[in-house]
Amino acid sequence: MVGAGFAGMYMVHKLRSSGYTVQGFEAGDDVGGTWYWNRYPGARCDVESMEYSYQFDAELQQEWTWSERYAPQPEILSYLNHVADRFDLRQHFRFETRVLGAKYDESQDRWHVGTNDGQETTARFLIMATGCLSSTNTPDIAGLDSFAGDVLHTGRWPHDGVDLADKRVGIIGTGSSGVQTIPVLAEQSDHLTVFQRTAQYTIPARNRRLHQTEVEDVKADYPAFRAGNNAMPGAYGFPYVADDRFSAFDLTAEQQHEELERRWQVGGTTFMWAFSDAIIDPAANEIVAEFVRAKIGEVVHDSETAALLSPEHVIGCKRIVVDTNYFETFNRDNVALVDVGTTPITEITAAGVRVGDTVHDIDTLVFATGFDAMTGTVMRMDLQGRNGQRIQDSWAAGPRTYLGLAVPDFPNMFTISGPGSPSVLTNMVASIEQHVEWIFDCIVHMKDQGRTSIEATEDASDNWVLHVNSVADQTLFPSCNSWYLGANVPGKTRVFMPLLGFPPYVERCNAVAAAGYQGFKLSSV
Ligand code: NA7
Repeated sequence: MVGAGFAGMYMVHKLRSSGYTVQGFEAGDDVGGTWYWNRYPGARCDVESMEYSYQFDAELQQEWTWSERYAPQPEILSYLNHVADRFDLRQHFRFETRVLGAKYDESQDRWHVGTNDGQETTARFLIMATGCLSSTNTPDIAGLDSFAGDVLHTGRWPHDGVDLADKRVGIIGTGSSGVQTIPVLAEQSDHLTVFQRTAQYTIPARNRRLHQTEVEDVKADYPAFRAGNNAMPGAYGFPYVADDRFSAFDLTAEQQHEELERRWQVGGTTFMWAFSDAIIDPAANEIVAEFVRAKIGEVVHDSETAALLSPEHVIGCKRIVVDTNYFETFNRDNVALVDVGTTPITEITAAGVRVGDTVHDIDTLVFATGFDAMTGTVMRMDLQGRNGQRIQDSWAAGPRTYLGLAVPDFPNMFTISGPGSPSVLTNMVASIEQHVEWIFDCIVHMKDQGRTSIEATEDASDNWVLHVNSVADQTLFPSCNSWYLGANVPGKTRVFMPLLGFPPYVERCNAVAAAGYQGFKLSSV
């Protein structure tokens, strides 16, 4: 079992509670996964805290109390530490231990797992709980090694924090991490230069402290709240559901504006649900996009800066971002915006970042340049399946999975929230729990049936990849350079990786299991 984030912790708990032997490996020195690494100032979840937590244990969800609408990173990490203590999970992990690779032995139906401490561990099953956003992406910019100051990445922020007072800070990247940290860095530093390649649509989070009564209301019937969320396309946002959603074109211009304004005031990613066709019909999408551009124009004083901050692409095709004071930050005297979309960064010098003929002097350079998402961590391992098949060859044309859970030629290996599953398009915790429980049931089934190997068939996997893409092709999601498509990493094959729609996916997984693991080959040595 690789990884001690939300997925690995629950998987270990589930297996251990039923008496299975599990060895977990974790590169970090404690639990937390994403929330262990991403400690940059301003890091916060964009799914509401009452939703973004485990639902497998009724007492656990009753005893923990979230303080804010959107939980900040330190609070989520405290929660995961609480869970680790409560279920005594740390004893099942080897921390500061990185899995370098694993090889499948067909004669025994076992994996041989190699770790960076030189040890080898054998196991019947290999479970990848490696997260979707765990391998950081740092662009290969000429001269980076020559930079005289500190270089940081939001996804590997120092645990002791960084003192930026009196520092001229430069930040590259305006995705979710950049948008969250820019307002805080602007406050903490002497001067902040933001290098923006693509402007970002971001929606106010309207974060606030949770009222005791709203927490109590949810806790009074948490199962109903969970069921409501699990029936949503992304397994979140139940309180903001509107089953009266209309096509933009069933509304007058005034009604469209009212609905957008109402959702803008609510804040958060559910803004995109204003119209049923917002992410399907380019004309409906443009109405939403234009509304946000107008908001940017209202907030940002300098018209040139406002224009640069106004995105042109389809809204929502890159993951929508939620913010606190993002656009307002560009009204500050100590913040400068540099467009590196039209004139790219040419090099990094000892003194700073060169864009065209200008070197922007900085003391600390922050990369908020994201991740080699969804496949990066697995692809960086030396994984060899049946007949020595390497994962890098298997996934050369894009990740090939069945249900996002299993890979042909890699028997007895499971990927929790793997590519081809809803994962990043959902509340990750809900998706993770569903995967963990499916994998657990599968392992129990194999034991009961005396089977020692399970493998996704080639046909089932090929059809699954076609299915994932055909669902995405009915929407505007594939229309821009997002990490959903791998477009943020130079040279990465472009293919839409997550599956849209949680409830039909869950139904499909359940049907596959009920039909005796349809699409899988089960065998015994
Ligand atoms: P993202 O969303 O991948 O954002 C990365 C940002 O870095 C984005 O603005 C990129 O611009 C920019 N980038 C990447 N490479 C470069 C280079 N070479 N030059 C300039 N700018 C660059 O990562 P995040 O960490 O913000 O968020 C990831 C997810 O975590 C997020 O969606 C949430 O789910 C949580 P681009 O848009 O590619 O032009």
